[in-house]
Amino acid sequence: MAKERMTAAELMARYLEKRGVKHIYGVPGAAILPFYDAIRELTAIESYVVRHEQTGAFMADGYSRATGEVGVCVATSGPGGTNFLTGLYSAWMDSIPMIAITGQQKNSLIGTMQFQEAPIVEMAKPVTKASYRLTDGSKAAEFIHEAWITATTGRRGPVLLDLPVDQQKVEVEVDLDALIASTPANNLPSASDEDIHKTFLLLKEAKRPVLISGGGVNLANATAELKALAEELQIPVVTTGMGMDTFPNDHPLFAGRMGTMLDTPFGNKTVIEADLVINLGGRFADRSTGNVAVFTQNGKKIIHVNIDNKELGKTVPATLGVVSDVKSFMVKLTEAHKSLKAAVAAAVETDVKLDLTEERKKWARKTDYTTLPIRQERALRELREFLDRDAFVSHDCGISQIWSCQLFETYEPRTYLLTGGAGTMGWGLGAAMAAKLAYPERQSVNILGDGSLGMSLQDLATAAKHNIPVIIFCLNNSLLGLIRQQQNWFYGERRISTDLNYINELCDNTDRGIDFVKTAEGMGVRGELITHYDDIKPALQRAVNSGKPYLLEVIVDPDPEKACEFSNNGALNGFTYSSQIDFSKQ
Ligand SMILES: Cc1ncc(C[n+]2csc(CCOP(=O)(O)OP(=O)(O)O)c2C)c(N)n1
Ligand SMILES: [Mg+2]
Repeated sequence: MAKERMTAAELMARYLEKRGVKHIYGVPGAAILPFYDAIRELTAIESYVVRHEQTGAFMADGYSRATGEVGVCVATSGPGGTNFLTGLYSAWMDSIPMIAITGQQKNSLIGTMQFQEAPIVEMAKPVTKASYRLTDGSKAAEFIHEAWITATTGRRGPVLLDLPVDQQKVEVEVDLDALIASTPANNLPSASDEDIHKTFLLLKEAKRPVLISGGGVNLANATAELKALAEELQIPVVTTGMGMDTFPNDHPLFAGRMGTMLDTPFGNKTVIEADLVINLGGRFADRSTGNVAVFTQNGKKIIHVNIDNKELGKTVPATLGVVSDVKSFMVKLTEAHKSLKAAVAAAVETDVKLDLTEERKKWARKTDYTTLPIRQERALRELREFLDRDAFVSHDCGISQIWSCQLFETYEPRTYLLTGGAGTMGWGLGAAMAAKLAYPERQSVNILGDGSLGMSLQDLATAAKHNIPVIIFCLNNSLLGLIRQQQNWFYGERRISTDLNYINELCDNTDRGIDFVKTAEGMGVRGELITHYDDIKPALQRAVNSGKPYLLEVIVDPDPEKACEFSNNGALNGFTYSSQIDFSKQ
């Protein structure tokens, strides 16, 4: 193709379309109108208007997590851009590639505090992989091209592009196809033969080796390779919170999850008792390892595989640190193991396969409650039983999210959407909507508490306006439950600002505070109040049948002492040994 003449804004819109971008999520304002206009006039990209820019950023992030592609959100200058910051931070903490585009004051006025001028590039820098301003519209081609490459190569992450309104209108000549064809190969670091050999030797010495699967396994689209490696080595797999959906939770080699909150007791036990762990694409976050001295006790050997060398040795010293794309590491190790055919010490006879299914069941937490108000554990169980294996579930932060991480089984990659690093309340609705837009044929549910729904409530209108048939599964205890629990446990029951209930005749007079059903209906989203276990599945069925967004407000037991249990000493050995753990008896 020959060079064509277009404005910088047109160039960016067309570049994104050529890269496969199908949607933008955001709120327009004067300073970004040239770009919006180009999207409308020149592309087939669909624009979703949200009710708060933060939700737009969460949608871009959720789209990326669900698909592995780049999500794009757009806001105007000033408050539009600053409303993106929590979204950028949430994506950055979990290495999610997305592009956030903001309008900006004219170049000549920058630095003079004119209307809606905000130093968004500087503000976003610490929470993005890169943050750029288009100071010269004639360089728009290099600008967008570099941004795309930055977001999508190496350890990926969000990139912010700030576009002064006058620079968006600058005319340039460009051959877009040639520009895209000039993309350099994404050469990821890969484990050396020596790394693989050393890994092999450590495995051979180990009596109780374990694979830890982190979020990087999803980011590298390497879940099939993980399965192949585990099956070849015949050793257990434990996931981190971010790795929840990297290994089928009903696989014979699945041992559970590790962590001080997002854990299963069997997962923690397996890791604590291991003499060798291989961390695949995780970063040893504090919520995963807990007290590092306990985690590394008894001379545990640690192999840490990460694409980013800055992660190695950052929090947990590694016996062997390997800078590698996790997928190529796993492929190489699987091949080496196959060809060497030497038995790993801990592996059972080659024809006997390890099966942890019964052991996993023995350690399962209790979920078959019948008492009312509804227990969160049973509510989540009903939900899991109802949903398809490949359904998306997105989360906010709170007891409901922690229970979900402890109890919810996942089977398919990129289905369990979680802000692992940031723990952002208000995040899940946007993520669930974006996943549903990406895969309309699959179910998409936002599991969240009432406090969290209060932080995304306005965007029920986005689901209604654009008819995005997500299910909002709100576990309402009329509390900021997780924080309330901490006040009870660690602050001598001195509670402050954690009860959200109030009695009001306009809110159903039930002392539950917001009447979410009524509120949702005010925005065009059908809602149902659920107070009995038997109502959960039929209501979910009605939600699916409706083909529309649907809210289930499930009134759950507000007693935080009966709510989620987590490691009581901040370490992985703080779990309770018992066969059917019933924390309500504590
Ligand atoms: C944006 C944001 N603000 C504050 C917090 C701190 N925080 C974590 S959990 C929580 C309470 C969540 O309440 P709710 O959504 O009702 O969930 P519950 O714990 O009651 O299940 C709070 C305030 C947070 N994670 N994110
Ligand atoms: Mg709550």
